[in-house]
Amino acid sequence: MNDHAGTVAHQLIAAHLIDGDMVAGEEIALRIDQTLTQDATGTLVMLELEAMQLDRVQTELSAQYVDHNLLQEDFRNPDDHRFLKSACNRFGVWYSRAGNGVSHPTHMQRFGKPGKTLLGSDSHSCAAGSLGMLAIGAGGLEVAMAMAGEPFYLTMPEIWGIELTGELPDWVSAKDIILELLRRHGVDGGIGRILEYHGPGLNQLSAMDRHVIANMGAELGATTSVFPADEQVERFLRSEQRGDDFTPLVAEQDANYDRTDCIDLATLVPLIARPSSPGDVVPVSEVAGEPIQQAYIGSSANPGYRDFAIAAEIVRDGRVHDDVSFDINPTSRSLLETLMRDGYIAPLIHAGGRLHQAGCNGCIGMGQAPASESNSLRTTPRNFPGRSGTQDDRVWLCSPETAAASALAGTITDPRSLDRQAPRIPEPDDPIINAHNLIAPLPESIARSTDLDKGPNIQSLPDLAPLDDELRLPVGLCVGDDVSTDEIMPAGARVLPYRSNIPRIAEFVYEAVDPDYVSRAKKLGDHIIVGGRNYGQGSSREHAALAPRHLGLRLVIARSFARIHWQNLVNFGVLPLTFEDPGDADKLKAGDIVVLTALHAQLREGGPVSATLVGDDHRLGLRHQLSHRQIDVLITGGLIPWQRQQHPH
Ligand code: MIC
Repeated sequence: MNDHAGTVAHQLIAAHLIDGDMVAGEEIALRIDQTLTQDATGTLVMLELEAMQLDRVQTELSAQYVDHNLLQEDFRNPDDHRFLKSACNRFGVWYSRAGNGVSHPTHMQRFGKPGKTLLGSDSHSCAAGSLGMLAIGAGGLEVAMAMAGEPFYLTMPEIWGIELTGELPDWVSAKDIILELLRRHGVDGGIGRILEYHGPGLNQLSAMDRHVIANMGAELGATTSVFPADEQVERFLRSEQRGDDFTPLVAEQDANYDRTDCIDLATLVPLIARPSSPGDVVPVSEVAGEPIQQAYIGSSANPGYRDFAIAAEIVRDGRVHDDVSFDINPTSRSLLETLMRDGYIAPLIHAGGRLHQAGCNGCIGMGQAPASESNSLRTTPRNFPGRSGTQDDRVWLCSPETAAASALAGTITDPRSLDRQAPRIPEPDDPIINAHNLIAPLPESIARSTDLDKGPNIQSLPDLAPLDDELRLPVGLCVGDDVSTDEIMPAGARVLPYRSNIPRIAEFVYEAVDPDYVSRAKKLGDHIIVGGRNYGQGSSREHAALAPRHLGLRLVIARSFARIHWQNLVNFGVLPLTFEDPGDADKLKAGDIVVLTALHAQLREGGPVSATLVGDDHRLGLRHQLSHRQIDVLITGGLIPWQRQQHPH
């Protein structure tokens, strides 16, 4: 009997369990109903489907969004868009055209369904937990497997009940709730856990408010976040003219959680995450008065109608400060039309807002980079160093209320200090629904004869060698705690166009951390990276595993790993090990040689893995948390060769 039986998360997992026991820490296999891919990760997914010789996706629904690589400086990004469209035609996938909208809210509006599982090649896919779905971010290869009808393997998480009580005060909104959790628990507080929200405070949170909270569960490192499918979800689906897709899903009366936390919403104040970690959260009032150069509205972390409408109300009849760039990033074309209809775009523009196309845009450094060493206030989910496209950036994360109030003042401003009544704006009951830019899959008979349209920048996946039984490897790089995938494999307008070209994108690995890493790795060949706690936090980009693997990375030894990156390393044949004694991390330096013998047997035995440091008597005690399946995957050289071995043609 599980402690958490009866929770929403338990019910969702139980209904999709193909293999394994629902015991925290054990590997389970789940059936995936829906998949989501976006362009920056989707090109590899489609190449992987090609490598797997897939005929047609086996999911109930798969959708591909073009929302990240929207700047078209040359042929590369538009070639990727065209390739993706051809791949959607070929494999039977919905295609959301460039500029149609950010994947997560768009998926929620058009396709999200309570009770279903969703696997997405974007770490913020967990946002769909707002609808009572089990929605998980994963590396592209995992998503490709799910599209092919394979189960998704996952370490069974603990279920963490977060009870919400009380009423949100004026000027405090959903973003402040998730920032409060990040303040309490930090960027690794959610690792190995599903956050399930419950309690009377839920009633006042619309489905889109819940999206804000579920989305940034990724910043806590959580496996996912789950909300019940209740009246708010029903109201949302009805407003999207999809009332028939509603099925209630709530926790049973006597449901227990593995651990609990409680937030009295009435006690919250406007919060802000300081540069450059989503976990470094303080009250806005503590940092008020700092001059800013940018205020940024939009992204999957604040995608709702009310997020833009509130900002419009705040700046209405006002004027953005002379030193501030006020960047408005609508989440979707439908939202933009609805905001225009209801008169909320004009005040934003009139006050000085710069209106950009619907998409992820500056959130991932695709334009809108801030000026050097200046403060940028954003409603986006992440502020890892350099992610904005500016090396010495100072990005802060906050609510639209705080961003808009600060845009007027030119300094960080607590919205409660505005001399006016707080606007309260609900999500609309009748949003404009524009499905013109969502292209349905072709019938199978036509799809089969469709060719993939690959431009010259699109390269097939490199072949990867199996993992040897004996390794003698030099340490190529040592890094500290909380290294994000933005630091391992930078994004931004310069690098993103190479997402479908692994040899080329590999030239940028660890660029800002150690500009010599790439040339050193090339000289060393096979090598090790040593990391600290929460290694690889942040995005799902498998390029952060595959590109260093292409440069010869075979082993990462860290104090601990972020979930998705850990899985991505395994999928591309890089062995992730942790230190038995975390202090050992400080003993290793670049150039040291580490030897592992009888490695396959050591891994299979499941106990400590022993290694030696050449020229030193010190025995390194290492550990792994790999399942037998993952060990086989690693030994075979990664998930693609393993899959081929399982299903020989
Ligand atoms: C992000 O927010 O970091 C991204 C860009 O959406 C990534 C995906 C990517 O790197 O393409 C994510 O969150 O997984």
